[in-house]
Amino acid sequence: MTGYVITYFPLRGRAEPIRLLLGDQGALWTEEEVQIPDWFAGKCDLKKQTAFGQLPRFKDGNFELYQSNSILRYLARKYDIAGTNNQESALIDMVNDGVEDLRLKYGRLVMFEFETGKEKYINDLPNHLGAFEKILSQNSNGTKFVVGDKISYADYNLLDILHAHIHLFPKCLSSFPLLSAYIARIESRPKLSEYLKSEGRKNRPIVPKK
Ligand code: GTS
Repeated sequence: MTGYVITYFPLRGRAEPIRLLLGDQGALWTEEEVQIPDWFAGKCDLKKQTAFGQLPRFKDGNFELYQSNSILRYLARKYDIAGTNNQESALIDMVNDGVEDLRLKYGRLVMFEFETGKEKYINDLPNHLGAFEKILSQNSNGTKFVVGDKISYADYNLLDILHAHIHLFPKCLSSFPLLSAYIARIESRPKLSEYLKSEGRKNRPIVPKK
């Protein structure tokens, strides 16, 4: 069997950085949607077949992979966007781990403690976003990618978590000019911009609707 398949809930969620990467690299993929109520009602045999009882699942032909960050790194190596030397790869991994830390906090907020935790989250957010602004500034004064001279898998993950935050807090980047320009620059890449305008992308909520 050939072709990529993403199996996930009808959400952007943890599958979206993978979609951004594939879209920007000009790859085609098929979506296999699992309905959230079916999954939690135990109606999906798939849960038992997954490596950790969770989605997303990614298939490349007969090769099956779980863990969204491992999927990103698998594709990054395949498309040669995992760094051009060991130190660059390490920095890309570092940024991606930073995105993962923020994604975990974001997930906790939106899924479990929005009402009670929103204020503290907004107060802390500049510290998290400031870290990415600083890292960006250290690479070509923030005029290129988060690391190196070409896009890497961490750029897709960073773009996605920034999108998620802007959706929740539209002004959160107002004091981060480099990140703001970075988003516009990455979004304007022709293939990525095509994907961002696609119906599939527009119709997918970022997180489950309550
Ligand atoms: N570390 C995993 C990854 O990065 O892929 C986490 C995967 C995960 O938590 N998946 C959730 C899931 O399958 C959905 S989401 O958090 O990505 O929205 N939840 C259902 C379940 O039964 O745990």
